[in-house]
Amino acid sequence: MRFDVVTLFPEMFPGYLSQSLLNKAIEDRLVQVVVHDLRDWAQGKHKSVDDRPFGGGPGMVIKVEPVVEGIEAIQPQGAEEAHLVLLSPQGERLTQRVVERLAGHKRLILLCGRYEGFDERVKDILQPEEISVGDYVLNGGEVAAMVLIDTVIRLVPGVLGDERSAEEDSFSRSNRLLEFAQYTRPRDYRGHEVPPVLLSGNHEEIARWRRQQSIDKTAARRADLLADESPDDET
Ligand code: JAH
Repeated sequence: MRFDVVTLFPEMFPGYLSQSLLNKAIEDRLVQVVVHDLRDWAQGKHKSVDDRPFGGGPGMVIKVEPVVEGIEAIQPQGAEEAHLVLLSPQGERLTQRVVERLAGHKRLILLCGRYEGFDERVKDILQPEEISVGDYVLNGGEVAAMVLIDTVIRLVPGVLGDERSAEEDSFSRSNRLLEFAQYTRPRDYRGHEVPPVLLSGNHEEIARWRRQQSIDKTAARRADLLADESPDDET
């Protein structure tokens, strides 16, 4: 799967891309991330990508020409036609279902805004799918683009390795429950003991206990997930 990221802050990405899981996926050529500097398509002596809003008001707006011309230049750089995503607080909320749908594309272009947003004609002309990672305002779309990449690559076959499948994750297609509590050594830390069932060696009983833990935790914290009509957990 290929991601093309279009941003005014390309230097935000190398640190993120070097984390182990993603870096390995890139080395294994399962995932490709190409970061593009929007300023490469800026015009004029001053290479400006933003300008004051018509009608007045605070802040700056990203100009239409560099965005449209940048996307037009990037689109033919890949073997596959890309689905265009604009990260914006006005977009559809990114849920695991949306992640599953986006993971169905072979290539995504992620357009990251800054300032007061894009000239509206960017949306009229390019008709991107607008996605929001949550109901809060970020300083720009870059962190949201990283969230999107992070969630989507977990669904790319081979990225997680054999020992763990994304199907088992909370919010996945086959498990809409929260994770059960996990413990490791020591068995007793300052009087806080590991539940004895986990030390029993009875795997059927352990599975039952964990399942009940997940249900109880979900009911207490996220009853909205239980109300969700969807294929139920089979574990
Ligand atoms: C903020 C441009 N919830 C996601 C999200 C995405 C983008 C932005 N904020 C929140 C944003 C300022 C400028 C984009």
